Amino acid sequence: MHVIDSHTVGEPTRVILAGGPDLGTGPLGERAALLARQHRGFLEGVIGEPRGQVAMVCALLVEPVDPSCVTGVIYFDADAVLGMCGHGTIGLAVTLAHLGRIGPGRHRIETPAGVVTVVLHDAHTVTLTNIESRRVARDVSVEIAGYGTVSGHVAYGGNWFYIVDPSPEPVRPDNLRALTDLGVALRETLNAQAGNAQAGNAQDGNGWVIDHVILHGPSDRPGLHSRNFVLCPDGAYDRSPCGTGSSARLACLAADGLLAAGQEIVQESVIGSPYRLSYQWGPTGGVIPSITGQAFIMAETRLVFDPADPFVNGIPS
Ligand code: PYC
Repeated sequence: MHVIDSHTVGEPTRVILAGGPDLGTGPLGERAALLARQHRGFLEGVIGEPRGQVAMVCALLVEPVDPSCVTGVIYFDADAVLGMCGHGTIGLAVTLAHLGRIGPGRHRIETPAGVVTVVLHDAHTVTLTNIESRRVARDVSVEIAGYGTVSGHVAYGGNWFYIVDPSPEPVRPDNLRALTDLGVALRETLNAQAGNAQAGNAQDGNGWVIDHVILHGPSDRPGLHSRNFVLCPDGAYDRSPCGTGSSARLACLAADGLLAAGQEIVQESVIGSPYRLSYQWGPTGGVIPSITGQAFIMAETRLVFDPADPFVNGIPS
């Protein structure tokens, strides 16, 4: 299996160029659901230990339905198949450029959440224009032991986010354990709370089950908007400011009148890595986010799956 590994401002992406399971030619949402349902061994073998690494997201290249797209892609982390992935799309664009498949300029990419566009500025710098993103619930409160009432917004940016600002835990790189525990408690409580976990297919933007939690705190660098901590489905934290999470955040800032269309802000991740963010209003009342970040190729390799290997499908978690 031919893969290329990159990182986008610190967050790793593994692009699978060939050798994935046959998922047919249906809509990407259906192919993503099939991958999640029937190919657990493949997912765990590629991304889990000992082949994968913590926080990695894989990008499985597939034929697009829309012929104007340079490729279709289905993203997954160690726990879930994702509707979209912002850092993964920036990493994918840089990977396609490294392979000579795209040059500078604008390109369309099909994902289960919809078609997104990338503008490749140079070998490392990409602006992603994401699908229309929106806030779906304001000031949703949950009781968390040790914290009392925590309030946040539910928003969609290609994945489902619960966004807390300000975070009751300091958003600092020396506080990752407490931030992770709080994020997990918030996600579990919200999804268990009667009436909050809505039935429906989360990937089409209808109905929600929280898969990511974002905690915001102040940045100590001048000119930056804020620092975020993003908990991903697999329990790892995003080393980047999270592209789909930044999209959901932009939707909340826009809905509250806290950021004007076209105005640019810089969002940093908990490790201090930046994205430049802005939005335009979308056709159905949400926002069309723009996310600019940088990715770097780290490895180009072939994964070997030896049937005699007791951990051929990864180490069970
Ligand atoms: O950048 O959208 C993102 C993302 C999702 C999970 C990890 N990164």
